[in-house]
Amino acid sequence: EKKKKLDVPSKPELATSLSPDHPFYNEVNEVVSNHLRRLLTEDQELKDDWQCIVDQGDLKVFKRELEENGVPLDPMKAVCTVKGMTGHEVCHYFWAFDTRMEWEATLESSRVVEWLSDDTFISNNIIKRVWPASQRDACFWSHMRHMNKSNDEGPDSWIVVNYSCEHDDCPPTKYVRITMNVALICETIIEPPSNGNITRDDITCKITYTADVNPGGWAPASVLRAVYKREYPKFLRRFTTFVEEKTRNKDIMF
Ligand code: 6CM
Repeated sequence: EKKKKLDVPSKPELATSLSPDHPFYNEVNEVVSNHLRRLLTEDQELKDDWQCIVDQGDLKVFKRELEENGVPLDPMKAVCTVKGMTGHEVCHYFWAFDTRMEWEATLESSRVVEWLSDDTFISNNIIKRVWPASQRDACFWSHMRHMNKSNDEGPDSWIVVNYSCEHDDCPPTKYVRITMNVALICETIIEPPSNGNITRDDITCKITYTADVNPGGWAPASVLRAVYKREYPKFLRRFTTFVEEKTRNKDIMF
């Protein structure tokens, strides 16, 4: 039987500061809901057709091999458990634009194209060239939200979604445009201390990261798969170490 881990909020539209009149409002809510629905079937998926390509204990990376007209579209999924930080903190730093270049090793540059609301913005990322393929870039909205719970028992959860979009100020003219649907979902587990005073030692964060990336044109499958196998675990280690350093001596952001 499927394990129910999270409550999918019945009214996700109340969880964003994006105005209901905004052209991206429906898309953002729909994409977030789909990720949450997908997460609920996670255990089943891992059993069936996901292949584990990296297993470092606290960090595992899975993929499903998928090709369309010779272009590899392998969906990726990673699960990672880290101590000493909350899901809110991890999601905050994954979403925050001003510190992105401090942990992102695959980017040459990144710029904000437009702020849509205080939880959603569009950015243009230029990705470092991978030989022998052409250089790529991406244009996507980044949205962060807290997941409402209908009861107090489940873990506190946050989500960030990076989802490709088009924008007049970001035409796909200079590079091959990659498209993506990426989500980072975090659950905070607190081991209640006997004295009632929660410190970072009592906190564990369970991260589930999923990435569906379309390289947007010809890319040699063997090179791309080698890049993914190397870069996804590297990204998670580097990023979580970055969050650990950023939060170490700060008050806990629950
Ligand atoms: O999720 C990650 N970063 C986010 C913020 O930048 C964002 C970006 C996702 C892009 C993921 C695609 C990277 C693909 C790199 C190689 C493509 C070149 C094709 C050449 C073929 C030979 O969501 C962390 C991303 C970690 C990437 C490994």
